Order: sequence, then structure tokens, then C-alpha cells
Amino acid sequence: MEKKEVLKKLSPSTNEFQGIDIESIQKSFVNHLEYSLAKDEYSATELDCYKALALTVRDRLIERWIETQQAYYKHNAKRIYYLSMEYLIGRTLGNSLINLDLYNVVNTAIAELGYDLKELRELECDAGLGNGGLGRLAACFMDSMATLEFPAYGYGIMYEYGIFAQQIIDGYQIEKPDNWLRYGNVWKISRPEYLYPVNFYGKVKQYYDSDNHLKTEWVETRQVMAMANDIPIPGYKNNTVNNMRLWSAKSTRDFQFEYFNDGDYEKAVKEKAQSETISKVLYPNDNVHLGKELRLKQEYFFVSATLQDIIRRYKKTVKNGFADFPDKVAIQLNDTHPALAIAELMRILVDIEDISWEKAWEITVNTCAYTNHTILSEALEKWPVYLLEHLLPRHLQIIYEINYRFLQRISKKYSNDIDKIRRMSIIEEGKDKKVRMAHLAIIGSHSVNGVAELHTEILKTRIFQDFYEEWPDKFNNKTNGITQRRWLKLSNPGLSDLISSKIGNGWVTDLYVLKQIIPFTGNPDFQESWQKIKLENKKRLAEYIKINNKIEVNCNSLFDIHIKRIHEYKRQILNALHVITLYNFIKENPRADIVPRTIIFAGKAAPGYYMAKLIIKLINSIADVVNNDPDIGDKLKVVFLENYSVSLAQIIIPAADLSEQISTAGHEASGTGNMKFALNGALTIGTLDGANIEILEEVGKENIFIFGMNASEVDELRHHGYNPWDFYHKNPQLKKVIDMINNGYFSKTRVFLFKPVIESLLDLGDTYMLLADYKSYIDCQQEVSKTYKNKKKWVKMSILNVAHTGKFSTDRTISEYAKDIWNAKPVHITIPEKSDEK
Ligand code: 9L8
Repeated sequence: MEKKEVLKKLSPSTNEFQGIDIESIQKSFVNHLEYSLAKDEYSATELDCYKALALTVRDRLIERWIETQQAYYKHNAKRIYYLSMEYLIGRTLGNSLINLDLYNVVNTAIAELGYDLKELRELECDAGLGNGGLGRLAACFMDSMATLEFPAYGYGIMYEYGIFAQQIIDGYQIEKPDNWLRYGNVWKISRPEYLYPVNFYGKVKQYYDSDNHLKTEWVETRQVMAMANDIPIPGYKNNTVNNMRLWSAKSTRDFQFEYFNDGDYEKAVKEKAQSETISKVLYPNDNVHLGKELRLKQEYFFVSATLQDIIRRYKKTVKNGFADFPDKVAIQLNDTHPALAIAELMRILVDIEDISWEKAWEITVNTCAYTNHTILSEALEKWPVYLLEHLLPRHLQIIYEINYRFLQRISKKYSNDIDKIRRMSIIEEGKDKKVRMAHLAIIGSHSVNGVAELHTEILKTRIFQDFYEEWPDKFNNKTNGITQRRWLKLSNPGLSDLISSKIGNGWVTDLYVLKQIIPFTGNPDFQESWQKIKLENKKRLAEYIKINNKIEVNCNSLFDIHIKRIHEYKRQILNALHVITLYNFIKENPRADIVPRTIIFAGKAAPGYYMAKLIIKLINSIADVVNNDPDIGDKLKVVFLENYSVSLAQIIIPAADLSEQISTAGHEASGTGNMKFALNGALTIGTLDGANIEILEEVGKENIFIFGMNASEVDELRHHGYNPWDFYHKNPQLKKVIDMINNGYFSKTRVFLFKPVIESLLDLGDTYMLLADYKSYIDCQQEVSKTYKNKKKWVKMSILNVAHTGKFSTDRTISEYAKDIWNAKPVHITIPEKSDEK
């Protein structure tokens, strides 16, 4: 028999998959403990037990993973490639157990062996390969694509260091490296044999070949190798296991021994380390473009390796060239971070595959699609021409050529409207010329989408208006979502079970099914169970706060929660102004019957973002004063939870009564935390921004607390000249709050500590218009408190919020991408039948 056939005969997938009964699970577990980890019952640590369990689950993933990949190959299905610099995955064990439908079996199996599944799950490190919403969205998309059985692949970078761990010391943020791979990672399957060379630097050589065709070569480059690491992504109860491939940088020097022999050994080692820095660390900036050379290297490194892999896979099934490429491949660019893919695909098609420019361009545009996630100007990627010229000289030429052809068209059409040409050019002219990556992405894609209705409108009418006029059909909206498998079923088992006990499990794969709980809204038993679950979740969070912050919080108080990256546009300061307002009210009205609140913040600040870090210190300083004031007692507590992460979010969100979504209208592209809170029964206090607007449309205006200016009012006020001093002088309550911060009430030993905060609000024009929205916010918070007093009303509103979150599943989002942008069809995976003998 041939080797391959012997393997196939013995392979578990040819015969039978690993058992999913209690006994088989226990057997796998002890086998892994002994053979994979070389431990026995005496030497095994808790972490070993977690690993043995994770390996047990991984076995069951891998067999389905192999089956899935073979099925995609056999069907020659159109593949979806999601390209993202960030994936904020969090933990995998619990999620895999849910999606494989093994949670209860494993729970029992492991309990019989004397272990606690919950405790073991806690030992897993978060995979923090992202900053915030953009990275978490990519992770939710992976879950939904697998659940909807799409032949999808996530591509990204295997950062050795994920988002830093945040410590709060004396109220300040301190960053600690996140060495998440230190103890190995069970879910990461390294494939040292899947290696691609990635070129940098060098120069461009052009010549005429024997047929007198102009040929272009990129020569004398320096090479880095990209090594594949795969993470299995299971769909929910459907045998699909998709692949996420994250590249790590490896030196080519490992593979060129002669360099060691005849070269400078020390230099060789140094250069090796240098090339491997490419995948060392995730840049910890959310919504800011810094323009560092290493970041550009990361972007090209990941794009180049990914395209080589995509083309290798394409050529395996399609033998007659690239005409079918767009029918077999869809590439989705998660923001402009992978937008070099457009230039790289052109380079491969034209320079290497010898395809004409026109044909190559058609293929590229029909393959690529671009999602924009932000309109903040500081977040838009613009790379200096000199940097590209140095690092990627051929790509710069290609970008110039794309631009030249595009501008020719525009000039003809608009009879040399210079202003328009200047605005639309990929190149921003000026002292140092820059490449506008968003323009490259729009011109090189057949689809451009925003991530919420308002955001897409702003793209069409403001930042990309010229392009929208040119190609109205390219632009479309895909409102973000979240996966209910992680954000309800896994993180809030109490609420999940209550819901399922009334309406079944259908909501796990069709979130609109939640509407079926509407008839129970007024049911007193149901309401009571609902409140009880919320209280249990609050107790769990209170316990966490007690351990981590040494603060006792009142579980009957309103849990008012503001968790997200710290950014001025997200307006954590506005919330802080409300905290001080409440504090003043309690001091001035000690006998007033007020609704006690626990106001909880969490979030990381970019290490170089001075104001964001000062905001963290401000919140902690306010917390110190408020929490230690005997006049306040448990009427008001302020908590800043350190090291916000996916896993921490899974504890915080189910415990929330109130969700703070208070960005200046027009600034938060979508938000996805807002959806997670609503799904867990928190009510939203928010502005008419991003997806808040759509949450309002779904839950109804009587079930949400909306305040402040809308996006056009913000624009108008800005346009007519906004003066924050007017609001300061007009409102004594506001004046008092600001003066307290300014006069060192919260920084007694360093009176001027928060001066920069006050300056930004008063002297520097209050860019995010906190003062203009202050009154409306305070009034709205009063309405919140009034409503909270009416327990019946609140619980009804809470139930109705959950009932109306159907739209906000990434299952809906992904179905829309598949239909409108990718033209992709699902592939159903079947696994070998279980034989009867067992
Ligand atoms: N702020 C948006 C948020 O409203 C939205 O819900 C989420 C998912 O669509 O994306 C968030 C977002 N993140 C970024 C972002 C921009 C960067 C970056 C790193 C470097 C440069 C720009 C990381 C993240 N934009 N929008």
C-alpha cells in the first residue's frame, strides 16, 4: 500500500472521531496529562490540567478542522479572506466547548476527576492580539463565519506580545509586557514548514525581454520569512472548523548556514533578531496612526505572506490562470491596515504572472473590498512617500501608476477641476508627500463599507464625498454586531438558561428569536427570575471588585458602567463630571432619597496618549475622595478596574444596569460594547452616535436614555463657533464641578495636576463638546435614577432591550457581507457516522 493510503486507513477521520462521551473525554484527558505533558497525578499542576483539558478539546477540533479544509478543497468553494492586523480573541476553551456542544459533558467528566471546569478555564491567558472594537469585531466575525458555514480564513500577525497588561499604581496606568506565549499556547499550531519569503528594500529593475515587452523586477531585496501559525475556529454545533492563520517573522539566516560559516557570526545573530522584531509586538494604539516604519513593515509582511498563501491555494484548484480569481477569492480589508494588498496583488499579477495592467486591475478591484472603521483624522493612515520608496520601492511605483490612471479619468470627466483632483489623489501633496491609504483602498476595491448607518452616511457625505459621487454603488453599510455565543451564552449562563427555558435555544443561531420573550415581559415570575440573575451577576462582579480594588460595593446600587479604550472622544471625562455632580448633590442634600450608584470604569490608554493617561488618574483621584468620604457611604462608589480585557468584559457586562455610550455624536463609528450591554439586559444612556441610533430604533425610545446633540447639531455648533466658556458661566453646577477639579479638590497634594484637563475643556476649545452636552447628560442621568426606583418598570425595559437585540448579531452582519460583497455560499461539513459498537 502507498504511504498515503496507509495513513488514510489509520486516520481517525476515516474511521471514527474521538468520542464525546464522559469516559472518552476522561481518557483523553489523562492520556494528555501523561503523554503530552509528561505528568502524573502527583506532579500535575492546575495549569497542566487546564492544558490536558484544552488538548482534549483540541483533538476534537482538529479532526473537524481537517474535514472542513478537505471539504472546501473538494467543493472548490469561493474562499473568504478576512485580513486584519488585530484579533482580540480572549480565551478559547469555554467558547470551543460551547461551539462543539461539549460544555456539559466536559463539565461532568472533569468534575468526576475532581476538577472544576470554571477554575481551569480561568487559567487560560487571553489572546490579546488587538486594541479594542476593531480587533474584537474581527474575532466575532470569525465565530459567525464558522457558524454560518462560510469557507472563511482569518489572516493576521502572531504578535509575541499582545496588548500590554495595565496596572494601576497610585492611580496611574503602568504598562507591563503581555508575554502571553510564555507557557506555550495549546490553540496555536505552528507550522514551521509553511514558510514564505517576504522582501523589503532593494530597487526596481526594468528591461525589455526578447519579445520586446517591458519587464519589471524588484531586486537586491532583504528577506524575512513568514511562518504560519494556525488557530482553529469552530462554528456552533455544525462540524465546521475554520482556520485563522497568523504569521510570525523568522530570519532567513536560520536557513542559510553558510552565512554563519563565512560571515560575521555576531552580526548574523543580530540581523536574525532584527528581522524577527517584525512580529514582536502589537502597536497599542486605538484610533491613532503613528507612522512608524516598523508598523509599515508589519503591514507589508502580513499582506505579502497572506497573498502568497491565497495564491498557492488558488493555483491548487484553478489551473488556467487568474481570470477566475475574483470568483474564487474575496479579500476583505479590515480598515486600511492591510491596504497594501491592493498594490501587492497588482505587483504579483503584472510583474510575476505577466498579466496586462488592465486585466490585473480588473481582477484586483473585483477581489478586494474595504471596511472603514473611523473618520477621526488622526486615525487615517498616511504613509510618507519617502518611507515607502525606501521600504517598498516597487509598490510605490505601482501606487503612482494606479493614481496616474485614476486622475486621468477624473481630469477628463471634470475638465481639470484641480481642487477635486487634489482632494481625490492618492498622494497628499505638501512638504513631505504622503500616500493616503484610504484613497488607495477605495480606488482598488469594488466595495467600501461603513460599520453603522450614521457612519456610512458620514463617509458618503463628508470624508469620501468625492468618491461617493464617482461610485455611488461602491458604498454600502454593514452595521456591526457581536456573537451571542460568547456575549450571552458563555458569559451569562444564568440569563441564557432563563431565556432558553421559555423560548428554547433557537436564539443561539438566530438572535431575532429573542423577540419571543416579549410576551413574558409583564410576567412577575419571569421578572423576578430576571432580577435575581442580574443580582447574582452583580454579586460576582462585586466579589471581583472586593478582591482587586479592596472596595466594598452595594449590590443594590445601580451599576453604571463605562468600559472601553480611554479616548477624549469617548468622553470618560463627561462621566467623571457627572460623578462629581452626584457627589456634590449628596454632600449638599444628605437626607435626600437618592438612588445609590456604583460607577465603574475600565479601559486602557495608549502608552503615548498623555491626556488619556491623565484621565485615568483623574478618575482614580475622584474615586479616592468619593469612596473615603463618610458623608457619602454606600450612596456612591467609584471603581476603576485595572487591565480591561475580553475576559474581564465577560464578567463586567452581565452585571451592568446602565451602559455608558456617550461619545460626541459623529465620532464613534459604531461601537460594539453598546450591543453587548443591551444583550445582557443593561439599559443604555447614550448619544445619537454610531450604532446607538440603531439600538434606539430597535428597542424604542421609551426603552433607552438618549441625550445631547446629534451629529448635525455638533457640526452646526462647531461651524458657528463653539465657546465652552459660555456653558461654564451659564451653569453654576457645572462651574462648581470644573472649579473643584481646577482647584485641586481631587489632587490636594498637587493642586495643578489636572490643569491640562481643564485647559482642554476651557482654553483649548473643548474639541469633544463635553460642556455643551453636560446639562442634557445630567438631566438624563436624573431620569435614569428616577426610572431605576421603579423596579417593575426597569425590569420591563431591561427585558425589552434583550428582546430587541436580534439585529446586533454578527450572524446578521456576516450574512450581509456574504450576500452583498463576497457572493459567497456556505459549505456544509459532515463527519463520519459514529459506529454502533461503542
Ligand atoms: N472606534 C471604532 C468603533 O466605533 C467600531 O465599533 C469598531 C469596529 O468597527 O472599530 C473602532 C475603530 N478602531 C479603529 C482603529 C484605528 C487604528 C488602529 C491602529 C492604527 C491606526 C488606526 C486601531 C483601531 N478605528 N475604528
